[in-house]
Amino acid sequence: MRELSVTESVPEDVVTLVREARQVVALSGAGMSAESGVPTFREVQRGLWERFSAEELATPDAFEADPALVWTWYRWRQALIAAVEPNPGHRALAAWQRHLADQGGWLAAVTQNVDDLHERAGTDVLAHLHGSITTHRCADCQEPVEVPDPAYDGFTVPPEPEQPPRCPACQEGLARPDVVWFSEMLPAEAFDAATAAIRASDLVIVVGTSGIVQPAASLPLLGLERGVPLIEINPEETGLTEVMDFAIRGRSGEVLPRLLAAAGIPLDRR
Ligand code: BV8
Ligand code: ZN
Repeated sequence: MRELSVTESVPEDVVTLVREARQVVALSGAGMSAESGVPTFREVQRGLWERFSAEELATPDAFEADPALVWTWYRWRQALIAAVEPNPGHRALAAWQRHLADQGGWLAAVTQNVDDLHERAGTDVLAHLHGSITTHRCADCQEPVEVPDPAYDGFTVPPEPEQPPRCPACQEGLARPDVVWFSEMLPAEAFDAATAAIRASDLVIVVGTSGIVQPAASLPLLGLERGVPLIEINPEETGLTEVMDFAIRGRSGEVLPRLLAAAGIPLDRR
């Protein structure tokens, strides 16, 4: 594995890999949205939630124990995501996806993020492995629940928690976000699509993930088994660094545009 800093010019062999790839999988994590102002999972929670880690709040038990606290956390995060914009990293992936489509290839975006910043940058996302924060369902009957946009600005932490709405279908259950909580199974369709894409890929880019949360963190290993080149983009070492061919130490909003430019891939034609 070769570790490269963002200040260095992108080495020729990495540029060649990016230029010549035709079936690319980009696996993204919270770091992809950090430069947009979306806190990563490593960051401490604030206000109502300062006593909890994200891993503690993102569980069925936490929702069972205090539905209003967990519900408000998700509504506040949803408002924050709505208030921020995709960053140059998101837009670079969208440009790369368009470029490869024109070349008869493809870029499959597979994300652990529950935000919609990839889509808002113009990327067609193959799989939201951990669901989406913008849609909701009943915690009991699983029926979809329409919920109005949150009344928060996304920056001010709500002073007190709000109760989740009751499900209009079964009149019993409470609405919950369509995300995958810890100890819950991933959506099979999304996970299967991700594994199929990696099996068919000729390059895997792993962007902004600590490589801790399973089974998402095992996906790049499928590429390793098949000898697919693996490139990590992250300012820090991760749980996946040791299996990477290249680790570019830098922020995805800076590294991705530079990588594409070095490979002669047009960034923004819109
Ligand atoms: C399951 C949705 C079956 C909700 C999320 C095997 C071994 C050990 C444990 C397990 C195992 N198998 C299962 C488990 C349990 C668990 C797990 O993995 N626990 C971890 C903590 C050890 N997995 C599960 O529960 C999964 N379900 O396996 O079901 C089962 C059931 C019962 C028992 C066994 C099996 C479900 C996991 C999904 C949980 N839901 N999100 C929500 O968002 O609220 S996970 C959530 O956290 C995110 O979606 C994301 O996936 C994860 C955070 O990880 P990252 O995205 O990597 O982000 P992180 O903050 O950690 O790091 C940020 C990175 O970005 C850093 O590296 C940083 O350096 C970098 N960075 C920062 N700035 C930038 C940057 N990079 C680039 N540019 C920058 N500017
Ligand atoms: Zn219901």
